[in-house]
Amino acid sequence: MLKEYERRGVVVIPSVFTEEECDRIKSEAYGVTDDQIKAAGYKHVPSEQAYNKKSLIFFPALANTYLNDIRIDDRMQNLVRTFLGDDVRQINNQIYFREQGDLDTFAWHRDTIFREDHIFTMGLATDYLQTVIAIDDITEDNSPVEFIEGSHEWPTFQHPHDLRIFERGAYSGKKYTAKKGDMMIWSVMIVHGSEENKSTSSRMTYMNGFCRTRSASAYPDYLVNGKIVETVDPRRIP
Ligand SMILES: O=C(O)CCC(=O)C(=O)O
Repeated sequence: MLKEYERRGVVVIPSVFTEEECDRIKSEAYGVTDDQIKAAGYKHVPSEQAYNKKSLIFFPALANTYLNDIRIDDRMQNLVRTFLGDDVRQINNQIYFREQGDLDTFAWHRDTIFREDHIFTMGLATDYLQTVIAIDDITEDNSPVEFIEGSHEWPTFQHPHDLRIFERGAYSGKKYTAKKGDMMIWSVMIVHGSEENKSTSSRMTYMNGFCRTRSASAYPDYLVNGKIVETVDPRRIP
């Protein structure tokens, strides 16, 4: 698993969570409200809209016990320890709804564009990890994320002018599919994008991103000396 991740910059881990857990994650994601996330101390706008519907929520685990339980579940913890060691911060916690007919797209990008320069040491690509739980089956047709395997090793990549306009241009990626309950892990350096979901099925993902504490000067602790920190401290989210 580690070898494949190092070579390609992305890996799918089958059957980490059950279908029942995914169904519950989905219903909690639809249930948690912006007001609850704000009341739990989140200082920013808690969600984004696309096409008049909520398309993305930020740090729902602040306000929802079940989503927090999944975030700190042993399966998640063990994975994070395997990749990043014993001292780790949580740098994102979000749910993409990606419903059928959600015409949002993502341009080719590296996740480094989301990481604030004054907080993160960008030289250490090995210190970051994006994890995603597939809450629905992700197929070739419901706007899977397309990855350019090996692009995490490219010395540079030009940021897109507009993150929300996907044009393949000179590049071609591989559509990564997954079954409900699988996890996908990708490097902060890999180039990826996704097109509109024109299919008749939604493909929700629950995303948790992490960084070794030595490379992030802010954000809530996730593991300290190998021990889980059970709640997200909203004051540590810059
Ligand atoms: O889920 C998607 O379609 C895109 C997600 C993505 O590219 C990201 O969050 O960096």
